[in-house]
Amino acid sequence: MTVDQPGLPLTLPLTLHGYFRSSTSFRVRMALNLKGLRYAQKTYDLRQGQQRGEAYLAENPQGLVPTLELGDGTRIPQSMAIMEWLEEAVPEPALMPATALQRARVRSLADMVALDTHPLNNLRVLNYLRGTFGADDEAVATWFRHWAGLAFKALETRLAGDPQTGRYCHGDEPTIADICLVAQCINNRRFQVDETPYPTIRRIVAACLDIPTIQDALPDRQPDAD
Ligand SMILES: N[C@@H](CCC(=O)N[C@@H](CS)C(=O)NCC(=O)O)C(=O)O
Repeated sequence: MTVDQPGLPLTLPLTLHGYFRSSTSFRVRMALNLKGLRYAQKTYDLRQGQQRGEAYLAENPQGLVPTLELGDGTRIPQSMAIMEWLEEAVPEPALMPATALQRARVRSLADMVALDTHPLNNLRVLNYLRGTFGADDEAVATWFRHWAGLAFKALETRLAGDPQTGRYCHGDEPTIADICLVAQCINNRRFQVDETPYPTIRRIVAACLDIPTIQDALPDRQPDAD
């Protein structure tokens, strides 16, 4: 597999092990695209449990996508760690703001999605609700909407009430906070989460979705989309 990075500080070929519908894979695709990096994709069908198959467990024993494989054999699991590494390896265009305090704000917004929301609504959690507690589709959707709604209510309050919010979550350049927000929002739409109460989030997500490189990272634009 050859993936060249002409003119970029990162010369290693990159392979993203992921899945089109995985919002954490979507985060990494957005970061890679915003940085102008090229990468190959290897897909694992989560609905078929391929993330727990031998081939993927050799990449990442946790059995969760994504994992970014570098051409020298290094593997980085965990979307936030991948994005932080990308930011350090390829600083421009920056996905984090200039000062330590601004970066803390961006990380704290991103963490509201990445640490406090996504893990509760992950496929394995929803499957556990179905398998162990007999939850039907409606009950699972109610669970999803509950946790997504709590997060979005607080995010809306923070974003709407802070002058540091600009066109995007922080100022007028997209950051890792926007990446997490967009991925969660697209996921929410699959569960019909009502977006009406979140006008600031809707505005920011619409602005992000105007960026062609973010559009290219959308789940339905991936080669494995069905
Ligand atoms: N904290 C991890 C979470 C990764 C994760 O949960 N990925 C989901 C897809 S979005 C997954 O692989 N789910 C498979 C499963 O639940 O079995 C990250 O940010 O990369």
